[in-house]
Amino acid sequence: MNYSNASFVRRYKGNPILTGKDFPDEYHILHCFNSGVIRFRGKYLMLNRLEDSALKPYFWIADSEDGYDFTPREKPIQMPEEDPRFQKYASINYYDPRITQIGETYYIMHACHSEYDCRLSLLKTTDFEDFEWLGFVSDPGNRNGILFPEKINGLYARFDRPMTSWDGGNIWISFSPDLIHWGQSECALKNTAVRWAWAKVGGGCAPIKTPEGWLNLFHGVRTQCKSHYVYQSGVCLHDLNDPTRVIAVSEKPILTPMADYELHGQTPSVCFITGAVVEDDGEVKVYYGGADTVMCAGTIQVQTLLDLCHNRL
Ligand code: BMA
Repeated sequence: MNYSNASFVRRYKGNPILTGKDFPDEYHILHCFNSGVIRFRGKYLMLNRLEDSALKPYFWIADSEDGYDFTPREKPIQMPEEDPRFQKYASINYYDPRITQIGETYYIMHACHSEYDCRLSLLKTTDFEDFEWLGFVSDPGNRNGILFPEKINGLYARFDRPMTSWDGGNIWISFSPDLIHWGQSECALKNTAVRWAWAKVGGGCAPIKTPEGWLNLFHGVRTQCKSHYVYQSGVCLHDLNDPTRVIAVSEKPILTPMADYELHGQTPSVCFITGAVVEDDGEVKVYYGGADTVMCAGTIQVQTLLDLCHNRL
């Protein structure tokens, strides 16, 4: 079934494209979702968020020639689990890896959870074989950290999402001279600016540079029936030189949970974009977690995203 009337992202007909069953049996993987995706050496590389039946996390790479048919590698990547600081602040979970290429280096910013709440951590690699852990890069109470692919006015930049008890969650932008120390933070997109996301908004994947500005494929959340959260995806456009300034926001979401694999799973009604690859012809392959359980793909044009931001569609 095609749900294109309600979602501008066209779902790949072979969804879901990767699930827990695709990983070796002895790991007992239940969930494969919210994975970062990037083009690497002419192919597509997906860094998957996995959870086994005891909810132990793994980051595990899968490779693809065509962007849809992904083959997992033999083993998960080695995380800094021997490091006492990592043990302390990632004792419950590490999750939602977002990949950004800056020059020849690939950075993976992800969330860690512990009894001290959630904070951001940063890995780097040049070959996706060996990874260097750069440490924690936020205080507690922050997630959805996603690096911009280049410096802006001489500083690295990222989306992040401090969690405040006052207003749920908004998208902020922070700056850094060295990728480790972050500040000059500004709120860029408030949940109140998105009519279908009154609970919170947060970044999705690395921003996409266009001549008109940075496209930001974000997630927006609303509460339904008090305790049920619905996660949709939207798009907004940030100024190229001052991304703390949002130029335009799409009134409509680009992806809304409607397919079975988005409505049913460990968290019902979730489409959570965590990767996007822009092709030479202007098509964007979008990757998202369905119901916190499976990985899915879809496509949308860069021009459609721009038209949506300006509410021309
Ligand atoms: C967010 C994060 C995501 C998850 C989403 C929906 O707060 O935990 O990893 O996909 O909730 O449950």
